Amino acid sequence: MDTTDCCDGSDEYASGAACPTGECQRRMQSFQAERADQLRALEDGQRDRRQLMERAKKLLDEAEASAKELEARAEQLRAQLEQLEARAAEEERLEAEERDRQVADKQDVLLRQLGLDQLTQRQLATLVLDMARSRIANSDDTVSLIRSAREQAAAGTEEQSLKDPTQMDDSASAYKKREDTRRRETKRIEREIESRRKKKEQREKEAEEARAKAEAEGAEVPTPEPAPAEEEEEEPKLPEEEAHPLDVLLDALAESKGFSRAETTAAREARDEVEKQLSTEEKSLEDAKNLLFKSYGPDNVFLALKDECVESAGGAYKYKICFFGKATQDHTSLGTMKDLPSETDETEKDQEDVDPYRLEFTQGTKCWNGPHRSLTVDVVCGPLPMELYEVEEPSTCVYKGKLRAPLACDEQHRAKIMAPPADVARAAAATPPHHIEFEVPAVF
Ligand code: MAN
Repeated sequence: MDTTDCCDGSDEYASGAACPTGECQRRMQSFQAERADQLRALEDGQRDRRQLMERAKKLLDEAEASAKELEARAEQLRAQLEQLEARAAEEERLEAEERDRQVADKQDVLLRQLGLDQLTQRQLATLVLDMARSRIANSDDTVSLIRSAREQAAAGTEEQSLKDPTQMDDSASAYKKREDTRRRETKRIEREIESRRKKKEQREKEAEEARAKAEAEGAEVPTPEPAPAEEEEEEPKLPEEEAHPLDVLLDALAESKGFSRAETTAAREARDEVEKQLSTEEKSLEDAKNLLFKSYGPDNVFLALKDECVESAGGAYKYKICFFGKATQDHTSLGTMKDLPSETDETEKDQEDVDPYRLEFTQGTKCWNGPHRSLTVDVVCGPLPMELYEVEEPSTCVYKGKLRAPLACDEQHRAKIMAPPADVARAAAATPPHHIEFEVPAVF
């Protein structure tokens, strides 16, 4: 039944039935009571919203100050890094120079001692091929192969020095002699150790037999003979192995290739350290800038709640939303919060259509045979504490809900409350009402 016309001055319903006495007044009272509740919630909400605005402002000011500080520090580090890079490059040049010099020195020693410096390019190339062909396994073979290369070279020339043994030939043959002695000595000592071991074993065996025998005969167990002095002596040491003289020189060459200067290492470390610091600083700066350039809704109120979460109470599932974070249904993801629409966003064609108090979470866990889960939350005005309620699933894996929070308690909301209900407004527009009420919005 349409009761609108009861208050439009005609005193009867559209059907022609008379309006009950006081109907218009009763409706007005219930409308006023409802509006008074809404206004109370609005006023409490506005008080909390003002606090959120203050907090948001403080956070933005802090972020701005910290971005400035970070920028200045990054600038300083960039200048410092430039200097350190130049120094490290110079130190590295000096290191490479010194390394090349040392390598060349060691190579010269080898070439001279092996007599390779007297061979022509062709003779050296032939030697390389011979070496590759004979799959040289040790330094002795290398020295012999070079020796035969020199002998071959000497055959076609008067050059006497090619026939002479090289310094390496001499040291290699002296080494060989020492090696022979060492091997002999090693064998002798090994034999001695073995004989000592056997004697000891024998003596222990005899003592054990004597003990067992005495025990069997019930006689007194004899005290074992003390170990002979020889057994008490320290075991003779095997002579130490000696490196082949060619290996000694090759090792020195290898070492020179790994040459490093302490100054270069220090310069490199100082540069790397500042580079690391700068990258950390730049990352923080980027974070601070991202925070500053993001949209936080009207009066930036959403910033005050960054990283805060609200959970629903009761219901088959527990829903949870985190501002600028994720939404979940128990342990299932309902997505990540999309950026809030920016007030200056030119791409938003019709800003009027954009609800500044709507949170959208998208790209949640994929629904079996359906879309990725998503949740849309409409913020309705109310004081703290916030409440997440009426979460529904209008179509599979597409969720919507409401959040009562001070965020939406702004002046537009007040204007909405103060506006007459749609049917009254329609009636008022059609015929002059016989009862007009004004409400003056509170001024803050
Ligand atoms: C889970 C929940 C439900 C959803 C189904 C779809 O049970 O996320 O909300 O409808 O998966 O399979």
